[in-house]
Amino acid sequence: MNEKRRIRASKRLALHLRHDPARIGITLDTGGWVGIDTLLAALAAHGFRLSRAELDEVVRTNDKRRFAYDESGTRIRASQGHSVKVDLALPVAEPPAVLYHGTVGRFLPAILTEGLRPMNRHAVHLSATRATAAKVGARRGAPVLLRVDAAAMAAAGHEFQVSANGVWLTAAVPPEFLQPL
Ligand code: HQG
Repeated sequence: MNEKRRIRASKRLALHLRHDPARIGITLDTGGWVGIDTLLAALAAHGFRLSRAELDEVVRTNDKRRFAYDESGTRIRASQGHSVKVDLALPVAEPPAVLYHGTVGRFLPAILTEGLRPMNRHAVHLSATRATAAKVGARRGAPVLLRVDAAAMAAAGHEFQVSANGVWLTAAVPPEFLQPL
């Protein structure tokens, strides 16, 4: 499978496993899972033929490990980033003292006034490293980084979860815990 096809497959999977399962006539269970056979049949029925071996390759080689199989290897889900209602049932985790968020300058005034909000997703996405946050921000333009005082947030009772692919999730970040870098 070449890089171009892998990326195309990853984008299709992200679309249906995070945002729009109905478009190919599948439903996700409460945990966000769908049967692998069901998914592949639905993709094929909607013009995207992907073999199980190719799916394995996409899951295994994905740069951000966006998708995960369940323990039995019969179901798949997106590890984070959903806009459809799912409960990933991730345990509450102790965050590192500092986390980072990458955004762009045009959002800064609102963010510094009202804090980080999940917008269309379930949770605010935070990164453990500046490099990752810079990549997240760069999707929208020249990246601007914010430092999140996760230790102070945790002390104040805010809960964090970490996804299977290492993205830190929290419901919202009030502005007092943010510092532009
Ligand atoms: C901004 C990608 C105005 C926020 C990435 C961001 C990540 C506000 C945008 C994952 C705001 C939301 C998530 C406020 C937040 N006012 N703007 N109060 N609060 N924002 O895409 O964090 O490649 O939902 O800064 O790598 O950019 O898809 O979140 O710019 O891990 O796997 O509103 O998506 O992963 O955008 O990215 P998003 P995000 P994948």
